[in-house]
Parts: sequence; structure tokens; C-alpha cells
Amino acid sequence: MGSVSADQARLEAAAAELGFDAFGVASIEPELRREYYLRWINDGQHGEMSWLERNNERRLQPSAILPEARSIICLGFNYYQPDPPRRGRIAKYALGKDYHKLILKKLKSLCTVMREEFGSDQKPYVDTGPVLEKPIAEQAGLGWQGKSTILLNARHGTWLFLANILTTLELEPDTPAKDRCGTCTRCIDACPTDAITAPYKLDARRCIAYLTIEHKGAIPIEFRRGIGDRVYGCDECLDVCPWNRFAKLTREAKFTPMPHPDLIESLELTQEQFDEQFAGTPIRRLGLSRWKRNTCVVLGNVGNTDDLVTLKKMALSDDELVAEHASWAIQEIEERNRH
Ligand code: B12
Ligand code: SF4
Ligand code: SF4
Repeated sequence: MGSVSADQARLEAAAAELGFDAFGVASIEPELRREYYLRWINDGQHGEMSWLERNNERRLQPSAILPEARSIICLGFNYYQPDPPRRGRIAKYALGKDYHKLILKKLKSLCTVMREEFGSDQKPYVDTGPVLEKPIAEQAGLGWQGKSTILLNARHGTWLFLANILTTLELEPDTPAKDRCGTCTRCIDACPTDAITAPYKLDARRCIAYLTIEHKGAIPIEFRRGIGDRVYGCDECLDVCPWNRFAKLTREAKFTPMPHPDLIESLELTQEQFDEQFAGTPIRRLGLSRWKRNTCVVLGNVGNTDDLVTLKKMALSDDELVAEHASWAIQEIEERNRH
């Protein structure tokens, strides 16, 4: 397979040139723990993410996506940066510009190199395709799925975005990475809503990332206090992971944190201001109503009596979702101040 490994070295160099921090190859028939996935869906642990119920013949068998495909190239992109000081945290992945567009563009450039130099066909994916990116990355040697279910890389810790290219090139699969969590349980212990119900098992319905990003309606009362100061997403199980001791700052300038409105300004945003403020960021897709919903929950947890004026205005909002969460926040602040 001499010529095959020559292709691989060239592809790895091209990926590094495009800014990718990790590169590996999985076979087109990777081990995906299909049974687990199907049970997870069957138990309803995906909540309202009904798209995870669809396309499972492709998700659980990548060769069905591109029948001539022979290999999967798996890529990682470091997005680590420390949290900027702000009342109300935003998950690190969403502090700057949206990664989907940026990474897809890089994947397409790599596909062009492959087509031009080797004549192969490719299908690139980042996040949104019917692809189980973490188990594939584990198979491609990029790291192992930790007890938080996140893919850990020995050099970059938990902070790699994952992406894939299905290709008709016959490449040499890498050796799957070994689990190096050992006896550690920090992520499980730190999760504020007990969403990691057992090692390697996550109930999305309890996860703050799901509740603040994917969930459409009212946030169940039982999880509101656990959300703490997290307005959008959650990094708790990543932040505490000891493998992050080697993490380095991302090299991508587009991930630099944008200036975000503070909590009270967030509640006062008009639709136009929201659209302008969050254009090109993952938060834009959340929409104004849910941004305000989340902000109310955070104010309920970290706010003080100075915040009550704005919250009382919000409690009268025509948007019932916002009004109900604002009323909850008022009660929480008043209760704290009575003690
Ligand atoms: C749906 C989804 C979510 C859901 C569900 C998360 C989850 N853990 O499943 C929610 C909204 C909660 C979510 C949250 C987050 N997400 Co998300 N999410 C996805 C998405 C689109 C699909 C994942 C999926 O299919 N989940 C279904 C479950 C059943 O699959 P799985 O976790 O891969 O499960 C396997 C393991 O549990 C394994 N397994 C089962 N038993 C055992 C036993 C052992 C011993 C082992 C080792 C494994 C194992 O088998 C399962 C099936 O194959 C992927 C992108 C993609 N296309 O893959 C991004 C992705 C996983 N998310 C990502 C990120 C960054 C996040 C957040 C950190 C965002 C944030 N800061 O708020 C959080 C992290 C929360 C967490 N602890 O997982 C990144 C993770 C990168 C990485 N290095 O791993 C991905 C890969 C997106 C990307 N392209 O970079 N996410
Ligand atoms: S992202 Fe937050 S809520 Fe979700 S599993 Fe990790 S620590 Fe728990
Ligand atoms: S915190 Fe510990 S158990 Fe959790 S993923 Fe990291 S090393 Fe594994």
C-alpha cells in the first residue's frame, strides 16, 4: 500500500496548511456502537432533536452516504480560549463567529486538493450531517470519547471541533485511540444537572447545552437553578477535564470573542438589534425570544435588586415565554434578598 500512505502524508500536510490541528483516517465501516445509539433514541434521550431519529441507515453506516467511498478522513480544529469576564457565560465554541461555515470552507478546499491531485470523489461534513462524529474520530485515532461523551485529544484536550470527509480514496486507517480517563470522574461530578447519568452516557434532556440551545419552550423549573450563569451552552464538563492542562489558544482569529451585550442590555434588544449583534454567530439561530428566556434564567440565578426594574418590564412582555421566565427570575431574586 506504498502509494496509499504517500497520499495520506500529502493530505495531512494540506489539512495542516488549512489550519486543522488533528488528522486521522477511519475505515468506511467504523465501529459505531450502533445498538447504543438506537437505544438512546428509543429511550427519548435526544429530547426534541427529532432530526436525530432520521437518516439512521446512513448515520449508522457511512458507506450508505457515498457508496463508492472507501475511507473517512477525520479532522479536528482547536477552538480553545479562556472565558472573557462577563456576567453570564457563553460557551467557548460560540464566543466568536460560527464554526460551521468557516470549517466547511476549509473542508471544501481540502476536497478540491483531493479531486485535483488524486481524482477522488468526496463528501464533507461538519456537525450537521447524519454522521456520528465522535465515534468516528475515536476510530481515526484523534482521541477517545471521555466519560462526558466528548472526544478528548491528548494534546488539545476537549477543545477540538470535529469534521469528516468521506472519500473514494483507499487510505490506511489509523489505530483507534485508547480510553485514558482512568479512574477520573470529574466531569460526572461537576455536571450541574446530572446529565451524565453514567460514565459515557448523556441524557440530552438534562444537559444545559440542550436546554439553552436546542429546547424550544419553557425551561423545566427543576433545571433552572442548575443553569447558573450560563446563557448559552455549557462547558462545565469540559472545563474540569484534566486533559485540558495542555490546551493552547486557538489560532483562528474569527473565534475571538465578540463584544456581547450585558444581561440587562440583552433583555432590551429589539429584533433588529439582535439580528445585527449576532449575525454570523451560532447565537443568531437561537432567536431573540430564547436569548431573552435564557437571560432571565441567568438573572434569576445571579441577578440582584438593581435588575428588578427591567425584569418587571419583561414580566409584562407580549412574549409569554419571556414573561414567564422573567416572573420566575423576579421571585428568585426577591427570595434571595429576603434571607
Ligand atoms: C446532538 C449533539 C449534541 C446534543 C447531545 C450531546 C451528546 N453527547 O450526544 C447536545 C445539544 C446536548 C450537545 C451538547 C454539546 N455539544 Co454537541 N453535538 C451533537 C451532534 C450534532 C450529534 C451527537 C450525537 O449523535 N449524539 C448521540 C449520542 C448517542 O452519540 P454519541 O455521544 O456520539 O454517543 C456514542 C457514545 O455515547 C458511545 N458510547 C456508548 N456507550 C459507551 C461506552 C464507552 C466505554 C465509550 C467509550 C463510548 C460509549 O456510543 C454512542 C453511539 O455511538 C454532534 C455532531 C455530530 N454530527 O456528531 C455535536 C458535537 C458532539 N457537539 C459538540 C460540542 C462542542 C458540544 C458542547 C461542548 C457545546 C457546548 N459547549 O454547549 C456540548 C457538550 C455536552 C456533552 N457533554 O456532550 C462537538 C464535540 C467535539 C468533541 N471534541 O467531542 C460535536 C462533535 C460537534 C462538532 N462537529 O465539533 N450536542
Ligand atoms: S455540558 Fe454542562 S450540563 Fe451538559 S453534560 Fe456537560 S456539564 Fe452537564
Ligand atoms: S473529566 Fe475525567 S472522566 Fe471526564 S472526560 Fe475528562 S478525563 Fe475523562
